[in-house]
Amino acid sequence: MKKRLFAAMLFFCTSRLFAQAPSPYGALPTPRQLTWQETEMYCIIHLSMATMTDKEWAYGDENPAIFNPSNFDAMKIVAAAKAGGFKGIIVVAKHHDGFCLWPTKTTSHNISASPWKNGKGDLLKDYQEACRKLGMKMGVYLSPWDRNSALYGSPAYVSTIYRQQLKELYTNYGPLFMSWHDGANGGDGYYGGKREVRKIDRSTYYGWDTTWAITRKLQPGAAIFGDAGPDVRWVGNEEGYAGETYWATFTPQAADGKVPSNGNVRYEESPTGTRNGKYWIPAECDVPSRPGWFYHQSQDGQTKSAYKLIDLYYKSVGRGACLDLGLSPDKNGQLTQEDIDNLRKFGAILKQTFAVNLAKGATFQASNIRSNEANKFGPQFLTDDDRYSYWATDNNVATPSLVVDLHHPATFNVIRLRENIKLGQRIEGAAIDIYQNGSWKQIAAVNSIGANRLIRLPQNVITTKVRLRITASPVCIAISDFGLFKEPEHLSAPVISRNRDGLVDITTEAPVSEIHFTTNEGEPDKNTTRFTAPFAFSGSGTIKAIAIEGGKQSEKTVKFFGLNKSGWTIKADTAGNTAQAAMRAIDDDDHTIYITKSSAISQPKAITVDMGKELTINGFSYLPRQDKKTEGIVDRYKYELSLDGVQWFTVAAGEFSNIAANPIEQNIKIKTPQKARYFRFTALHVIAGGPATIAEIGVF
Ligand code: FUL
Repeated sequence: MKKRLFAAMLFFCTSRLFAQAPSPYGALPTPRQLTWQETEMYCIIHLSMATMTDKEWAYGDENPAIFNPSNFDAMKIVAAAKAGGFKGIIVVAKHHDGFCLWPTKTTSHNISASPWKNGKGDLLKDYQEACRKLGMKMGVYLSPWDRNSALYGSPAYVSTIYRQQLKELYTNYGPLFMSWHDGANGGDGYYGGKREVRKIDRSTYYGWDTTWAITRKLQPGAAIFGDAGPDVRWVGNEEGYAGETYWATFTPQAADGKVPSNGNVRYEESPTGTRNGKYWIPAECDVPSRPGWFYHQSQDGQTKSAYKLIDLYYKSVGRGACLDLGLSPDKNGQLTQEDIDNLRKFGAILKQTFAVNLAKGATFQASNIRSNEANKFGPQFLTDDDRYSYWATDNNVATPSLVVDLHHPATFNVIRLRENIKLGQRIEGAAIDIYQNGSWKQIAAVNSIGANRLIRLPQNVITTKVRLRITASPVCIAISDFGLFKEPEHLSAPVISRNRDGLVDITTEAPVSEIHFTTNEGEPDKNTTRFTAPFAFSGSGTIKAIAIEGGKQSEKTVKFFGLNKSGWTIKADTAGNTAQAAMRAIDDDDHTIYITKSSAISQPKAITVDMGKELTINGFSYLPRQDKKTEGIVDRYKYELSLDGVQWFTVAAGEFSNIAANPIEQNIKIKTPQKARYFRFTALHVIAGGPATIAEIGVF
């Protein structure tokens, strides 16, 4: 009897032992981070002083009297985000210019000094109310930099202004799902009338640990975003993508060996993260839906199309990060109809794509199941839509395979894989095969999976059997999801290009029956001019085109061109560079870069262009280098014109705000159009290194 009892106990114990979940691997997410991860997509809303002044960064000296978004309706904005499938919003409560969108007690530079609702308005309350009604999450962005505050740069700013403002936001506008802290801080500003440059030590000035303690106490559910985390890291670019191989683990490092913090991180490592990094700090991909974060009428028509957003979705959410899309209401407080339509279309495509998981109902055959306990660790958990129930293998089985028998031919182009990240990010290599003509054929391979991996195939595949092979993992696996999906078919938008001789070509990936375009700001459709051969377009303006096939119309492509540069020469390079080298700045090739020779800060770094004939100039454009490097990118400039190359007059000077994080083409309109044959562009300041760099310079 005793023996039998002993045997039964032994069996019970060992089976319990075998049935144990795999040990967690590496750094792990907190519950707060898991909730953030599941949010996947949210929008950050920039409507503030810079909207009113048509800038990317306002300076801090703006009169509150100019802030009056008379048609602002938080419900409409939040509803547009919701229609796009976004689950929350982040409200920019104060941008770098210091204007507070709620009636703060910390400064008079706030919404109650504005004419909006006779000074009785509170944008944050309106957003909070809208989020509550629409079931959306809300977070806040409070710029650590304050170009208005006289105290900025002193310890008093941090303790009596910045942290106080956070306390007000945390206390009055919760519950908050995120607290967002920008890396752009320190520089020139109004500072209570001083108008000077104030530099701060980004590693020590803000005393972030003290600030985070306030966040934890007042908004324990809020994930804190910053360049180095602590909960969510910046992905290191404002283009909306994470690394193709992406780790949620990260060991942030400062560029100068100090404590890594907002504005001081080695950003090269941010897109990918650190394999086996010290901390679990997943990335957020923030990207504006228009070229800039704030609304500019000149950028109307340049909203990222629904399919461009779809592409970004796969490159952010599809790699395991979250997507934070910037929305930019205009001066009246409204999103443009184009922006609203785009969001709806984007949401509809996503919904349609992920409506049916073709792997549901399939038979799964795993090469190994942990302790042979299918009911606990079997592959049936892969299609139950639970991110944390999972298929696991024995401790010594790190590279298992799984055959998915669909029983009938299925057509798909998206494969979804997820790990149960409660047990860490484990897998380092996976491949997908399909069964075709009697054998297995590999169609995709990845190095990381993590919280979510969407493999988007360039073409649909048809097969009855799919195989997942884990090719590398330091430990046994814990996979929670396997999905197969099919994107709705669509016609891709045409590509518009112009060569140096001013000939415009419009092409499509695959041949289509018709391409139609406009050159006069009108909207292209089947009745506008049909494209048959490259045509001359040497003036400045916008070309819009669509493709038509089988009665279907593609999304439109919009391309703005400055004046054609043929016949332009370099008059003189003040830095003593060869004119030939400087031609790279006017060769209509975004990939070639002109680097001025002068590196001393005091030496002017300028380029002088002879346009060959007298033209009417409305403005100029500067395209910073597009190779992801920051050396020589100009952030303060002077722009001069001349009729004879001898007498010069300055027509524009100022800053290219946010050009470091968002290196898009800068189009600067001059106040009154001027006649000129020559122009000179001078770099007054560059963001890194000595010489200035120019990918392209143009006029319109
Ligand atoms: C950046 C800021 O400088 C931009 O103006 C914008 O707010 C973006 C979300 O973060 O770093």
